[in-house]
Amino acid sequence: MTRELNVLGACPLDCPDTCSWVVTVRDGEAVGLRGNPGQPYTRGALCVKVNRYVEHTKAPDRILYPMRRVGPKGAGRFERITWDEALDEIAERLTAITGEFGGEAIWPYQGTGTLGYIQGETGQAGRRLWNALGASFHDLNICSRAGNTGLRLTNGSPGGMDPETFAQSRLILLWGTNTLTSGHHLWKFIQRARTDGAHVVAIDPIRTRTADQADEHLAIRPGTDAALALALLHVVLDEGAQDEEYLERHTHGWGDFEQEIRKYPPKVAAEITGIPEKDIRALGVRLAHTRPTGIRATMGLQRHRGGGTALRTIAAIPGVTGDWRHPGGGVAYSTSGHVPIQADTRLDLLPDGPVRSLTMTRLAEGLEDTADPVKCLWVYAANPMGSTSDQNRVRRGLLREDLFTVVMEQFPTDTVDYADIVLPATMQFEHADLHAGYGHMYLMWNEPAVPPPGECLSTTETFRRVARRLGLTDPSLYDSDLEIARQLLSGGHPSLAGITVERLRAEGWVRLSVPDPFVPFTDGFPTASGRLEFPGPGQAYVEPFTARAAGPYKLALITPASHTFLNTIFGNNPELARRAGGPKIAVNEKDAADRGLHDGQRVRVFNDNGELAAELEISDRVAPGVVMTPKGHWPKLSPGGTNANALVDERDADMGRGAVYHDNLVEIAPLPDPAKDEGATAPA
Ligand SMILES: Nc1nc2c(c(=O)[nH]1)N[C@H]1C(S)=C(S)[C@@H](COP(=O)(O)OP(=O)(O)OC[C@H]3O[C@@H](n4cnc5c(=O)[nH]c(N)nc54)[C@H](O)[C@@H]3O)O[C@H]1N2
Ligand SMILES: Nc1nc2c(c(=O)[nH]1)N[C@H]1C(S)=C(S)[C@@H](COP(=O)(O)OP(=O)(O)OC[C@H]3O[C@@H](n4cnc5c(=O)[nH]c(N)nc54)[C@H](O)[C@@H]3O)O[C@H]1N2
Ligand code: SF4
Ligand SMILES: [Mo]
Repeated sequence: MTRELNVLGACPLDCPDTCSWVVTVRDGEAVGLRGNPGQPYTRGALCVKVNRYVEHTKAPDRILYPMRRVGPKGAGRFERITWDEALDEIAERLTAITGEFGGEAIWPYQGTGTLGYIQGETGQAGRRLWNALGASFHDLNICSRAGNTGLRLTNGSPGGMDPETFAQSRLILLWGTNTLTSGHHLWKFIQRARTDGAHVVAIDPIRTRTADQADEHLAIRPGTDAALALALLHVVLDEGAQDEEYLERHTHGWGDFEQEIRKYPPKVAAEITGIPEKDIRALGVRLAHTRPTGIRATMGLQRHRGGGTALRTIAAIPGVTGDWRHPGGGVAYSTSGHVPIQADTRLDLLPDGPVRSLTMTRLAEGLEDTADPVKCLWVYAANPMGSTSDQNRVRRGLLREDLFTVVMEQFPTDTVDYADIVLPATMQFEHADLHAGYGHMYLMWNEPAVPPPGECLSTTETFRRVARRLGLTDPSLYDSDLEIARQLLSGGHPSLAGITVERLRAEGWVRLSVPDPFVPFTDGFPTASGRLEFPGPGQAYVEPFTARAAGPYKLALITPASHTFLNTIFGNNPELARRAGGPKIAVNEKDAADRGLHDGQRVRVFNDNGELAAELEISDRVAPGVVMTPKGHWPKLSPGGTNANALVDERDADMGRGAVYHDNLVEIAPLPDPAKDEGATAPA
C-alpha cells in the first residue's frame, strides 16, 4: 500500500519571494513539489529553477558522505571517510590552529545558499560555535549592503513598501530590478495596478524581459541612477508639485537637498545618464502628477561604485512627493527591515577583547594577509569560487598549502575542489527551518519532508557535532532546531504577536502582525531626527567606476541574475544549464562591428583581472558601450574554466564595502574557433 502525504515548506533560496511550497511524499520519498496556492504572495507558482528542485535533490552528483582530499588542492580528488574521521581531523586541526594563531585565524565564510533563520544566513547559523572559539566575524555584505546602508541614511531602515501594495500604485518605476527573472511574484500586483491604468517604467541599462513587458524602458548608463533621480525631482520642482506639508512635517535637510537638485536639470542629467532630455522631462512630469508612485528598486542598482548613494537618493523621491502617505507609494527594496527577528548568537561566549571582522567581498585580500593570517576557511552555503569577485586571486588564495579548508556542501562545486574536508549538507526537504521573505511580509515554516540521503547533516546538526568533538560545554551550542525556532520568535515585538512555532508548523505561513495594507513610516522614520533625512551637500551622486574609462578597456560589463540559475545554484543541473546555453556575452552591433566581431563567434572577454570565454551575441538589448553576461555559470563547467567573476574587481562600493559586480571595464577579442581549426585538416 502506498502512503502519500503533503508537507508544507518554503523555498530557502536567496530570492525575495520565499515561496510557500507543498512537497508530495510517497513512501518516504519526495515525488512532487508545487507552489502553495493558499499563500497570498506566492499563490501557487514556483519558478523555472525550483520547478526542478525534486530532481535536484536526487541528482547523481549530490554529495552524500564526508570526504577527505587525496589529490592536490583544486583537483577535486577525494576519498570517502566516516563522520567520526572527519570530526576527529577537524577537531585536531582547529585545536592546533587556535592554539598557535588564536581563534581569529578561523574565517567562517557563510553564504546565501539558504536564507533560513535556523540553518542559514539570516540566523547566522553556526555563529554560536564561532563565538565560543573566538573566530573572526564574517561580514556577509556581498548582496545588498551598499543599498541597505544608503536607505538607512535616508529612512533609518532598509525596509520600505509592502510589495503587495504595488497593486495600488498608479506609476511604477522598476528601477535596476529584473522582476520577471529575480522575483517574479511581484508581477501579478503590477498587472493588477495596470488594469487600473498604472504606467510601468523600467529603468535599466539592459532591455530585460521585464523591460520588454513595461510600458516604457529607459536605457540608463550604468551607475548613474542618482543623477536621474535628482533630475526627476528637478522637474517635480519645476512643476511645483513638491508636497510642502510633507516636506515641512516629515523631512530633514530639505534646504540643502533642494540646492543639490538644482544642480541636475534634465539637460545635465541627460549627459550623465545617456537618457534623452525629453524622456527625463516626460517622466518627471508624470512623477510630479501621479500619486501614488511606487518605486521597486533592488540590488542590481547598488552593485556599483556609487551604489549606496543611488539608493540613498532614490529614497529621497517620496520625501519630496509625499508618496509615503499612500498605500502603493514609496520605495520597496527589501522587506527584511520589517522582520523583528534577531538571532541570539551568544556574543557573551566570545573571549575578552575585540575580535576582527573579515569582509565577504574581500576574500582574496583576506587570504593574502600574512601578518594576521587566516589558517582555517570554513565555507558553508557559499560558493566563493563561483560567486565572489576576482576569481583568479580567490583561486590562488584557496591553493595555499597552509590553509585548512572545510566546505559543507550539497554539490561538488568549484569551491569544493579546494577543500581539505568536505561535509555533506542537507537540502530543504530534509531539515527544518524558519524563513521570512525579503520581498513580502510573511513568515514561513519549512517542515522536513523526507530523511536526509546518505550521511547528509543539516547546518545545525553539523555544528552540534563539531562542538561536541571540541568538548565545548555551553548548553546553547546544543539547542535543538525547535528550541532555536522558539527563541527566534520570542522577541516580544508587536509584529510577532500571535506567531508561534506551533501555528507556523500547522499553517506553513503567517503574515507579520502589521496592518493590511501596510504603509511604513506613518509614525515617523527611525532616523536620529525621526524624519526622512535628505542627502547633504555633495552626498547625492557618486559617479560609477566605468564613467572614467581612460585605459585600454572600454566596455562597461554588467553581470546580472540569470533566468535559469540562482547565483551558482542549479549551475550543474543539466536541463537548466542546457537552457542557459553556456556563457554568452551580449554586445551591441556597433561595438561588435568596431572590433570586427560577428554573432555566434567564440570570444574572450578580458581585463587585467582575467578572462572569460564566451559566445558573442549581437543584441540590441544592450546599448553601445555596455556588455552583459549573466552570473551563475560554474567555472569548471565553462569552456575557459572561469565565469564572469574572473573579470570583477575586488573593489568596494561607496557604502558597506558592497561588491561592484556591475561596474567593471572589459574588452573583447576573438578566440580561435575549434571547429574551423579542425576543418583545416579535414578532407575537402
Ligand atoms: N533567476 C534568478 N533570480 C534571482 C537571482 C538569480 O541569480 N537568478 N539572484 C537572487 C539574488 S541573490 C538577488 S540579490 C536578487 C537580485 O535581483 P536584481 O536586483 O534583479 O539583480 P540583478 O539581476 O543583479 O540586477 C537587476 C537589474 O539591474 C540592472 N542594472 C545593473 N546596473 C544598473 C544600474 O546602474 N542602473 C540601473 N537602473 N539598473 C542596473 C541589471 O541590468 C539588471 O537587469 O535576485 C535574486 N533572484
Ligand atoms: N558576477 C556576479 N556575481 C555575483 C552577483 C552578481 O550580481 N554578479 N551577485 C552576488 C549575490 S547577490 C550573492 S547573494 C552572492 C551569492 O554567493 P554565495 O553566497 O556564494 O551563493 P551561491 O553561489 O549561490 O552558493 C551557495 C552554495 O550553497 C550551497 N547550499 C545551498 N543550501 C545549503 C545548505 O543548506 N547548506 C549548505 N552547507 N550549503 C548549501 C549551494 O549548493 C551552493 O553551492 O553571489 C554574488 N555574486
Ligand atoms: S527561487 Fe524565488 S521564485 Fe523560485 S521558488 Fe524560490 S522563492 Fe519562489
Ligand atoms: Mo543576493
